[in-house]
Amino acid sequence: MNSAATIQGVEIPTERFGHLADFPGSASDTALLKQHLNDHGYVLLRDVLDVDLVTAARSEVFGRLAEQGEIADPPGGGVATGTSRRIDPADDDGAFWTSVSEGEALRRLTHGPGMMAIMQATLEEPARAFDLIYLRPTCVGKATAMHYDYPFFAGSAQPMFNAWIPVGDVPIQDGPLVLVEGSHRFDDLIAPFLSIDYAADRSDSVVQQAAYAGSGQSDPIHLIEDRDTRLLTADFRTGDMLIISMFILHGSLDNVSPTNRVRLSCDVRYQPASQPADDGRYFGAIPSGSKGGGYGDMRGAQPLN
Ligand SMILES: O=C(O)CCC(=O)C(=O)O
Repeated sequence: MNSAATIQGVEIPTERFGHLADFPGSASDTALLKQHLNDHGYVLLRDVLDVDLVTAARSEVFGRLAEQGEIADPPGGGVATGTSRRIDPADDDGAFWTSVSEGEALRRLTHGPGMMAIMQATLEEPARAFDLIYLRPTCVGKATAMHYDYPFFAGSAQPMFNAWIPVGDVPIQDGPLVLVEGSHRFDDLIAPFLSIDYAADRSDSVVQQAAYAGSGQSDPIHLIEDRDTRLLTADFRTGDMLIISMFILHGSLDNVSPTNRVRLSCDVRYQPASQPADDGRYFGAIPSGSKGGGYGDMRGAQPLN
């Protein structure tokens, strides 16, 4: 029996598929947030973001893509046309994708007081968002392979959390984030990437190898069967958000939308504001990103055709 959700083209067996648990308390309950993160490695918050703010960010991003011929009218529907007039990001130095990622409405969502209050409660002190954010319009047939986040963001501050924000509804068939239940306790996968001296070498190859090694990126079903666990996800709605630890194995389901809907999400990291924000990959007016080419190097920067 299969769940109808697919990962890397394979349907997930029903007994290996589950739903993320809704957070049972208030998004301002620091003690419960901390306990839930510790127990589960994630917190799924329902209906905590201003729906108008999320909708405005969605219209802004899809409006820019519609101008490039990639999204059909009305842009908020997020339906891909399969064509694009966009300049290759290598030919405009990432300028287009930088301007979309720095859009005013998007930043009001990712760096505004609503997110900051939730992340302050999560961090138990005032939060600082990374300047570099990962906006991901993901077409049918596309997905993110399984990985741990810590190697990418190991820097001067701890703890850090990743907020995965659905920018509009993201039902399961549109390929939302998926995580491996209990993988924040897979010490045999975590210990090797914790033992690396990232201050000595933060090159993309070192970081990628550490983040993806052993993560079952080529065969996630085999990994969860081997470890007798499940893949967890949710039907995300506008206003929801998911906070995940740097130590939970995650990726995405395949986008199999029958209407060719593009999945739009944004992932943003937050750290204590009192700690150094000096990693040039993620902070500053022109963050370089972990690959070195800034926004132009991101997967989200690729035209949608
Ligand atoms: O949204 C996705 O496809 C993957 C997101 C992710 O890997 C992250 O938030 O770290």
